[in-house]
Amino acid sequence: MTATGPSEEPLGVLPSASDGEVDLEALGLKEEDLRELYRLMALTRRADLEATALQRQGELAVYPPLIGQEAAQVGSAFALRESDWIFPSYRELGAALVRGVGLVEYLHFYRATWHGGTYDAREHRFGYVSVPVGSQILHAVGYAMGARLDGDPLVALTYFGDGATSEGDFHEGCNFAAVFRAPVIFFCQNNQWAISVPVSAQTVAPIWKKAEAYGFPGVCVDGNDVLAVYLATREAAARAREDGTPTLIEAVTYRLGPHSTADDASRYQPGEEVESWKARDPLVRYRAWLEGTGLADQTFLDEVEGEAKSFAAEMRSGVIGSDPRPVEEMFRWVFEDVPPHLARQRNEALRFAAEAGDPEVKTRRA
Ligand SMILES: Cc1ncc(C[n+]2csc(CCOP(=O)(O)OP(=O)(O)O)c2C)c(N)n1
Ligand SMILES: [Mg+2]
Repeated sequence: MTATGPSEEPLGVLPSASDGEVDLEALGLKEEDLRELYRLMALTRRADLEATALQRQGELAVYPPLIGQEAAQVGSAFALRESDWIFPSYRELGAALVRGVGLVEYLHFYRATWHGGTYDAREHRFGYVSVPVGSQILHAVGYAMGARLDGDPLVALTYFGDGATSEGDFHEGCNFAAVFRAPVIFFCQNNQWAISVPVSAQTVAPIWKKAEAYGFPGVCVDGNDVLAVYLATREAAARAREDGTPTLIEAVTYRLGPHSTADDASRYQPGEEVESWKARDPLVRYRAWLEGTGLADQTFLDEVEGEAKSFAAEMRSGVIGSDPRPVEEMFRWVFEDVPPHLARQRNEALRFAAEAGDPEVKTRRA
């Protein structure tokens, strides 16, 4: 089986901005914003490649690359206000970067230092890495319902994949958001694959059309076009803020890397399919557009390249130099009075760490 190629239908009905179909005035972005979008995408690309390399070198336990999905993540995260919340899955390093989450703290999840990551979710209004497929959708809906009850005009955007649309969590989340008018943006990155399962085996109806059954707008957007993604998300955020109308956005994109570093995608992704999507690389495409419109020159592109290099190098040394957390912490924070069976486990773990020759009694990777 293969994934469906780029949709035959006119993409959501929303035009592709960098192909010249969008009125830049309607977009309302200043020239520096247009360049900033490129900068964020370039930093994301570089950091993502570096994280993949860090896993290959044994510094991370696993990592799910987002290469190919930079426009979908950066364009959508950039369209939100600082006070809005993001509830990510496990593949949203790009959105984390836009939010100013420290990537070393983000990658601690993948280094197995701390579940979810060590960043402060409230400071960045960026939820913790959530691996159970679709679970973060419910977190977003619940948070948005609470905010609405508090009279707080925020919007909650949740990222999930095409595979997650087969989870009950997705359907329950959509229905709750509609009934309770929770200001949520359901942002589906349809990257054509759920590990080795193609989207054609996931759903017969287009994903964005499912919104109709719940009674709110659904749009499909070219997920490799950062401007189109930005516009679709900004409009969805305005609807949500106005009266709690949720929106389902299907961003059509492609996972150019493996599902995770534990996966060999060449066993199931057809080579021609990958090549056809590489030709639509979101970063290359946006760079060409910026150059074509005269908004970016070689000096700017070189500067970004240099910044991306040092940004990734800093991330690398931060990850490699970071200490593990004390073993004892695994047993804190849940119970005020640690129950006997956990106390037994804690003592065993501490003894094990001490016997392993760890003077500070910290976790060590093998
Ligand atoms: C509830 C649950 N079932 C199964 C898994 C194993 N799993 C991890 S990712 C994944 C595929 C998800 O695909 P998709 O939603 O398209 O997101 P993508 O990985 O493509 O970003 C599966 C089945 C899981 N983590 N959680
Ligand atoms: Mg997918």
